[in-house]
Amino acid sequence: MCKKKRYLSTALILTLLMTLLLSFFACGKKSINVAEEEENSNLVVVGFSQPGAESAWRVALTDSVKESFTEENGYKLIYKDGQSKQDNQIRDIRTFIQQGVDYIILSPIVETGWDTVLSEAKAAGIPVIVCDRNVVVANESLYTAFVGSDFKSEGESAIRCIEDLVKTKGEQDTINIVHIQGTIDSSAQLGRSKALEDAIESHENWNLVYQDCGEFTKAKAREIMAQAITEVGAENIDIVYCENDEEAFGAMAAMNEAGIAYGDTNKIKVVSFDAISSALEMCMNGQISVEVECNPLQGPYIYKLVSRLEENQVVPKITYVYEDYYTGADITQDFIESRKY
Ligand code: GYE
Repeated sequence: MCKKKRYLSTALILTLLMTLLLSFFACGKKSINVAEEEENSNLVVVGFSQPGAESAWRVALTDSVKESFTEENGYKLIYKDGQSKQDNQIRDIRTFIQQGVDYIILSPIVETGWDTVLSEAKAAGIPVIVCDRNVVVANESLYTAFVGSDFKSEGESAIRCIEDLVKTKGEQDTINIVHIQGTIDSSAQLGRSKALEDAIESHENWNLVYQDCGEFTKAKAREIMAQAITEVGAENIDIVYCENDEEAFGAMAAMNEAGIAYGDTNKIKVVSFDAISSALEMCMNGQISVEVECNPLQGPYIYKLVSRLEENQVVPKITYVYEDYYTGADITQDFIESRKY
């Protein structure tokens, strides 16, 4: 009896011990979860709305922003791809507002149509950093700052290079230009197109022979160039002004298919924007005659602004990123390899 009693009490002690141990581990786990949650709640939450992923350039921009706003740096980035539709971007921004993010980064597909949603962000007290392309809004206080390119000045760099390319021609020689535009009403299209349109007006012998929108994509530009060749005739084309590298690739594909020569040593010259590595390679090889750089490495610039805002400092309304332009003679293999995009 007594023995049994002792057994019983040993079993009881063992059960007690097990319960204690289990609750210790359970408590331990719980406190780890709380610590994780607390750590997450210390992260600054940033929503990033991109218009799409139409080009290698844009993928480089996405990567640059993701690399800057990491958890190690104290940020949680929520990325949304608008699938090339402004309505999707507006919906994504509204979702960010509902989620109560701390900041919104917006790369707007077109310039107009943002007033309502940006007013909603402002009412919710969420600062908006516009990047890459700009917005045109009735009240500039609807966004905190812009980081991106000066597209008109990019276009003007291209024009100076074209003047150089055709300088051996006489004033009487007509310079016939095919113009493949980017997404209509995007800042990148507006600035680059404006520079060309101004130049056509101010150069009497520059002549626009074909113009259409390539949507910043290779496929669309390829169709447009094929059509231009059919309608205008390759012999009547001197310059193919493509508003990004994807379009230049498409235009060159169409010329390859039609057996038309182009490049530094031929009559038809291709001019392009972005200067992604594969395009710089073609510029070095003489297939593309001018590459105007558009810098997608904007993450560190935006990061700096947001860090300053976190410290309640005033930030500049406009920050233009550094950009250059190149012809084949400026480019070496080492230079291409040193670049991040
Ligand atoms: O040139 C192009 C892209 O907005 C600067 O958009 C950007 C342009 C870039 O998809 O490749």
